This record gives sequence, C-alpha cells and structure tokens, in this order.
Amino acid sequence: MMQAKGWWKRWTAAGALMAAPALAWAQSADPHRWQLNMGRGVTPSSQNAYDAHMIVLWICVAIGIVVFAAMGYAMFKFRKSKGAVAAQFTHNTTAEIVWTTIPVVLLIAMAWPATAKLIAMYDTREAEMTVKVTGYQWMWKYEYLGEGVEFTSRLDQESDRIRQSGERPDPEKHPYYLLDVDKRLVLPVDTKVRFVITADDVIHAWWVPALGWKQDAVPGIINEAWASIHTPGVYRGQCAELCGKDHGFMPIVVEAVSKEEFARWLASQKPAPAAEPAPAAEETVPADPAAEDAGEDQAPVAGTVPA
Ligand SMILES: [Cu+2]
Repeated sequence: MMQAKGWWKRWTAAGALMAAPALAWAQSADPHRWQLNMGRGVTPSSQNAYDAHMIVLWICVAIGIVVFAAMGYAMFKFRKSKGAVAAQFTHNTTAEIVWTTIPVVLLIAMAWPATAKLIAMYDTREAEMTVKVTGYQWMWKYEYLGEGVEFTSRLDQESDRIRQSGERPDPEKHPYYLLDVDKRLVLPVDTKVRFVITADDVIHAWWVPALGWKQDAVPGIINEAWASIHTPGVYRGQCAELCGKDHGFMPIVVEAVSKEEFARWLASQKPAPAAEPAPAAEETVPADPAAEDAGEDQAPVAGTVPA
C-alpha cells in the first residue's frame, strides 16, 4: 500500500514537471535554460513561424496517438498466446487508398497556411524605414538609410576583456557575456523596418531569434528581410554563419523603443550641422558617435542587468 502511494506521488511530481514547460510557453523573446518549445518572438514573422510550428506539432501528436494506439491494440488483442493467426492477404485497395489520401490531405492542410505565412515573411513592401546591415570580420555596421546615421556595433569591452584574459566568466556578474555590444541597434516598435543585409569580406548571417528570421549576409549580394517589433525590449542574437576565428564574438543587440524615444535617439545620433567658424568646437558632438556611446553602454555591464 505504501509503495503504491509512493508511485502515485512520483507520477504526480513527474506530471507537474512535465506541465511546467507548458507554462513557459507563454514566455516570448530570448531563449532560456530548459526551454522546450520554440519562442513566440516579438514580430509577426516570429508569430507566424510559431503558429505554423504549433499546427504541425499538434497534427504530429494526433497522428502519433492514433498510430501507437492502433499498434498497441493490435499487439494486445491479436497476440499469439490468445491463438491469433496472421492473415494471409497481400493487398487491400481500400486500405491503400485511405492511407494515401489521409497523408496527402494532411500535407495540403499544412502547406496551405505555411505558404501564406512564408510569403508574408518575405514581403518587404511598404516598409516605413530601412536599415542596412553589413557584416565584417568581426562586427556589424548599421546604416539608417536616408537619415545620415551609421555606426559599427562590436563585442562589448568587458566580454572582450574576459575572453582574452582566460578567466572564467561569472554568469551572475556578466549575464550577457559574449551577448553584449558597445552600441545597440535601436529600432522603433510597431514600425515595419526593412533590412537590407550584405557583407564586406566573408559570408555572415544576421540572426536575432526573437525577430523570427535569420538572413545571410553575402559579399556582393543584398538580401532583404523585415521586422515590426510589437514589444519594447532588448533582443539579442549572434552571427549565424561560421565566418572566421572570431565568429563567436560578433553578437547583435536590438533595442526596441517607443516611436517617440526612437525619434529622439535618432536626432541625437545625427551629426550637428557644421557651424562655420566654430572657434571652440568643445565636446558637443564627438567626431565618432561610436566612441561616445561606448562609454555610455559600458556602464550597466559592470553590475546591473540591462533590461
Ligand atoms: Cu560573422
């Protein structure tokens, strides 16, 4: 009796453990430890991918249940010890039609929405702004086309120091070790942003999982993609093409902010109109905007966790 109770407890605990990831499904952006399902991300493309994945997953689950139930039933019901004798027929036209038709219908049912979603994911028309992304060994360059704002984004100094020193990174102190940059790609939310993506030296790939796509950056070729981020936040990614010895050290950080905040940020990045005589050009606008922000963005890395 005691043993039976122990079993029951163990099964309940196991059931609770299995249910836990289901709660995590609601979580959206960046991947986290022990995540079982794919994330929903923060763009229509990532939501499309998630929806297509869930449709197919549940179809697979249903097929699995039906097939294994039929197998189990047949093995149990028609077992040799009960005197079952195998049938001797070799063909059954009805069965063959059924097991051909059902998969065809299922494939069409899956391909139809998947194709519609895929077409939507590649439709970059009617974008409200364009960002040109260029991959370099081993950093990214971002240009806000038509705005006169461009900068490079590379591994943050603290990650770089840790990796070169050979010391063991402390996840408490540096939760974004190798996933932080000196200058983030700032984007407005609820805005269709078109990305044109290329590379200068070798093939790279620009990938931020929360945006729901990955695009190759190929020298001499311009690839396109788009994103309309619906939730403000910081989304991290990495180069996804083995591009040389420092391939692992060219992360991507996208910061999605409100439209107003973005307008302010963009204005602050634009070079000041050249004041003619400028006797004392002081340090109003540094010649290199990257240098200015490097200092600013380093600050939170030391101790606090950037949101
Ligand atoms: Cu790369």
